[in-house]
Amino acid sequence: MSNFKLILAAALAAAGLQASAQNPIIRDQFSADPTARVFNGKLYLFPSHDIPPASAADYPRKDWFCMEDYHVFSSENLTDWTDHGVILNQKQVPWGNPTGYSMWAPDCIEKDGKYYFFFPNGTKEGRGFGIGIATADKPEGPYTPMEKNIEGINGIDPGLLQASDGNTYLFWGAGRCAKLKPSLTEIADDTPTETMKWGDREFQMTGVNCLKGLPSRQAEGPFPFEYNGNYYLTYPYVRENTEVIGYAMAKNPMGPYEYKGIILEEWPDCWTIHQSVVNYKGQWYLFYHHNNYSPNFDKSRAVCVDSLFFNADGTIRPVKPTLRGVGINNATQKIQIDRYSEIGGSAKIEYLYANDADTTKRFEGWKTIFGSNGNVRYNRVDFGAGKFKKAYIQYRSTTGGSVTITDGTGKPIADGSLPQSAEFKTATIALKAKPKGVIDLKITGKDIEIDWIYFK
Ligand code: FUB
Repeated sequence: MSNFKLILAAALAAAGLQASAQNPIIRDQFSADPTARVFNGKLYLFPSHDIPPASAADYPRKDWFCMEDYHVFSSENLTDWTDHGVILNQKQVPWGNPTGYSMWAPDCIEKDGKYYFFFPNGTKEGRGFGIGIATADKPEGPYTPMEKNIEGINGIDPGLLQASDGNTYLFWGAGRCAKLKPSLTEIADDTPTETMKWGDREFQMTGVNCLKGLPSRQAEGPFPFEYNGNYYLTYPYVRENTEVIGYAMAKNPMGPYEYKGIILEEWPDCWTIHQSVVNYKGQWYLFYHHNNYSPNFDKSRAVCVDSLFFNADGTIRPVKPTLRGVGINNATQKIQIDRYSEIGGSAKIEYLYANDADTTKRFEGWKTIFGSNGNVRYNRVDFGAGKFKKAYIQYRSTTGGSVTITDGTGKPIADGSLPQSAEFKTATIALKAKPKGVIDLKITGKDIEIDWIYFK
């Protein structure tokens, strides 16, 4: 390796480069509430960060969200993700509770070359949530938190709209909205307040309720955006038992908004869902989270992304959540076929390690169990100029089994018998053909379990 390559490799390792063309896209930590933003031609992801409560010695609520800091991630191809590390910890926030573990859903926008990271946090006085701002000269930080949280705002989940009318609007909580002053650090002087009632208690709420009269039971996580002369307000709310992502449209940033339908259906086993919508290189995407790595505890979540499409009238088509995700998989990188595009026959997916109590093992992921005659299709694998000679298959088989790999049209690429092995091991099979460019793969198996495949 040349010196340059060595330095580059070291720099990438330090920044935390992970390849993940599939869902979930963050694979070494729990992540939730993803806000995706495009800055300087790159996609930046500002999620929140779930840590298992057991790892926070001073946190008494073992069944609740436990969130002490934020990371920022970036990608240029939605396959290779760089973790730029922690950008803000609860102990750095002058107005926040240093042991509140309530660094919930954030957002980040750019104005005049400066990055404004908006985040909710429990206040020092312990009276609910405030929303604060940390600023930086670059999207990846370092970020400096401001001394005080935004005056007049109590609540969670800031979502920012930089509207074509030249103003920036802050949405938060259950769909409330206020215009910000040009400094972005204060709400406009003419922001209305509303008198609300909680039982016998009356209190004042700042801003306009943009979801008034719309389906919005237990709504949170408002994420606004503008497209083609329409304003969109996307938000999770409880339709039956857990959250769905719904959306409403308006001709003005602060409404009135008209409810248009559901973008993403609920998960039965994860109460929250939380979203952002972004256009990157001409394609629209929905970022969201699910408890992929933690089926038994839905406060340990993982960020996913899928493509989103509009109808001609500006309404949004429901998004089909996939395991496959949106990235192109380089044939030289492990293809985790359990993140399939399609599955058939007797094939099924299970955790690689069934031990859910051991959180370090969860990130090992999943395996495909083929049974007597199963198959999976895995779309978009890049074979480049087509110089590949061998397939490497990480498998296990208690009896010995077989595998056949074809392209998406059924053209043979490789096949072979795999000897009995009680432990996972890597088998090598010579290719019968040399696929080129980006193609789909179909893998058919008999009496084997496969963790991953790659080509050399
Ligand atoms: O992540 C903590 C909270 O759960 C968020 O702030 C909500 O939107 C929900 O996802």
